[in-house]
Amino acid sequence: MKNPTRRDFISRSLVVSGAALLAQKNAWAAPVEKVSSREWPLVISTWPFGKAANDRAIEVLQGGGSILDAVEKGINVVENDPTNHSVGLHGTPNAEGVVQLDSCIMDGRNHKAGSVAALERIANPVSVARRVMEQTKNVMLVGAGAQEFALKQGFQLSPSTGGASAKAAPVSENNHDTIALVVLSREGHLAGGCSTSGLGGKLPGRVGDSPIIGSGLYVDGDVGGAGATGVGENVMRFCASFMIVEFMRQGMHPTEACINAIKRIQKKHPKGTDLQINFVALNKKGEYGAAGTGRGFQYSVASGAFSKVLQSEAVA
Ligand code: SD4
Repeated sequence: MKNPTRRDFISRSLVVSGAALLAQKNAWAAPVEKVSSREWPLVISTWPFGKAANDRAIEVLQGGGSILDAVEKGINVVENDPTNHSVGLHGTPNAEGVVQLDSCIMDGRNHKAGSVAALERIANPVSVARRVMEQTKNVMLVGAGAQEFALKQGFQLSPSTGGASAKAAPVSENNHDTIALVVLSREGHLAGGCSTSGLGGKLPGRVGDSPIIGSGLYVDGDVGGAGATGVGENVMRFCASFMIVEFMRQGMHPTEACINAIKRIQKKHPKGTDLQINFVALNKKGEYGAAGTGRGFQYSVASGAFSKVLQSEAVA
């Protein structure tokens, strides 16, 4: 990067859709806040609880840790937070009262990825996903096999969590949330990860978008990264994070890319059913943004110089 020591510099410009945007078939017509930062490293993640993860990721990088360490240790903070009921073993159980965790990690430097799904009784699924990426020739392990792999790798089996309280709850914005986090290092490298207990009351064995590369998370080291939170079924049918990265590759700002992915999904979504999907995105230039359905959602961004929670664009 040109000026890594520069103080907090955030350029915010309201860019009213002009001829170039209008020419795009799916372009969003409203003004879009285009946010960027020259203060690298940069970390973006979903929800206000992502702030603590971002701060940890920055701390890891500043302490000389690798970009993957930053992703993993950042997400671990949320996985280990007993007050968080949508990520980690304190998450909401499935319809049979069992907490099943989904997670992935992706390294933009070499396009490697690892993921685990429906993993039980292991506290840090993103750490297991990283081991899958680094220690096997595979990308994804699920269920009992994922747990067995974790134990062989030295992870501890935690006591069962969840219990009998779980009921198949109707999906609402209160019974699901995921941390998806993307890091841009000072050197311009990209990596990201995702971790969740998934939709509360989900069918046993149900896997959401979060561990699916290209759906809940996607990172291309040449372009940028994107991550999702929301109802996974509405993300994974569209490979939404992949779509957002491809939009960025075509030149869209991350915010526009998130908005355009939602607009695309909205077109094919059955009428009369609630669409709850939210995305964060960060590109190689340090531009970042987010968008969500309904009123939008809150997301977190941090660099060495700032750490804050922002409101995303809303795509009604
Ligand atoms: C899932 N996408 O399992 C996750 C849940 C989530 O906000 O992110 N909710 O479908």
